[in-house]
Amino acid sequence: MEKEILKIKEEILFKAKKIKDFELLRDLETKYMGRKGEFTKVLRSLSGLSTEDKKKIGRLANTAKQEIASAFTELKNTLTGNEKESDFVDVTLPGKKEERGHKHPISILMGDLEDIFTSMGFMILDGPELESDFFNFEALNIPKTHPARDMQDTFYIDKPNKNGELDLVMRTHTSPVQIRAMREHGAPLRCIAQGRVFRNEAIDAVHDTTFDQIEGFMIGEDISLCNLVAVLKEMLSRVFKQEIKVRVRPGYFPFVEPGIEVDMSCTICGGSGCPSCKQIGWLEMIGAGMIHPKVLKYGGIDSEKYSGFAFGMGVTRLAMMKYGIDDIRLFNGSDMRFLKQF
Ligand code: FA5
Repeated sequence: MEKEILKIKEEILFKAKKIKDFELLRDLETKYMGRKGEFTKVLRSLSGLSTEDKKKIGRLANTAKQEIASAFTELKNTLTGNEKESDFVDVTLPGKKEERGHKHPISILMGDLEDIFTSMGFMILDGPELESDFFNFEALNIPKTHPARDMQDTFYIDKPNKNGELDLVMRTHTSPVQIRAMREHGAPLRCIAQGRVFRNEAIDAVHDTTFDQIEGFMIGEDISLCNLVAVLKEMLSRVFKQEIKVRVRPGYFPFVEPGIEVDMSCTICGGSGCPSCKQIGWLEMIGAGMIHPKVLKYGGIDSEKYSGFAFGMGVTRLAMMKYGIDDIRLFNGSDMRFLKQF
């Protein structure tokens, strides 16, 4: 019986596929599958079987019947040029709403910063993330043997140059753009450069290995620390749309003299102390100072005539303070629940 069912199924499918005329196909269907059709007869004869055989062979017969039915539907559709139901497009249905992406919070903040600085006459520059040892360290007055190299441990690219030295690094800060800009544009100069920087760093709530910085520098005659503090205060009050408490303390960076660190009152805890500000109520936000004469020299600028300030701010930390985010890891974590809030 099983063989008979399979044989008749193959016979029907074989004949059906050869037919190129709709009416003939319908005739074939009636011949086999109609009330008195040959396949229907075989199905009817199952009633005489034992219960166990009925179960087993019945299942096979049903599958065969379904296969034949869908083959007939498909062939009929092909012959009449009808589309399959799944291909049918109902143009009257309302369209599917496409989910649109939006800018990352860091990009939003960077856009705001660009607006603020361009309104103060700063031009926007860019620099490579893969930097030479020369621009990242050497020209910023950090010679190879200088202990200041330890302040910014980085990722060296494992491809030695002709002298066997590893001279390509993932930039540890945006400061190399200072030298590139001085060499290209000379003085006077007023620029910002934003972008990603990389450090071999122990990660915690305020330290990441990949984060964003903005570099700002102004070179001209008679530029002083007063200009620097005024620009920074203006920038912070425009980012936060309110007066922001900052404190300035001495800081050491080999590429400035004197050097300062600018801390901001922690907006997460309001200054009372929390893990984001390491319980001190202040968060280190900006490194800055007057550009070292040696750096001006590396940039090809006459340090007798010109002076300048420079600062480097952690944009990721600024975003933490602006949006009240207590963990820096969220920015690079790709968690949609976080990102969709902006
Ligand atoms: C520098 O990177 C200097 N290039 C800044 C500078 C520029 C000084 C020009 C003088 C003149 P520092 O390592 O302190 O300095 O980093 C600057 C800012 O980047 C910090 O104040 C902080 O806001 C942010 N930052 C530093 N390390 C991290 C980190 N691991 N994760 C997130 N933000 C960081």
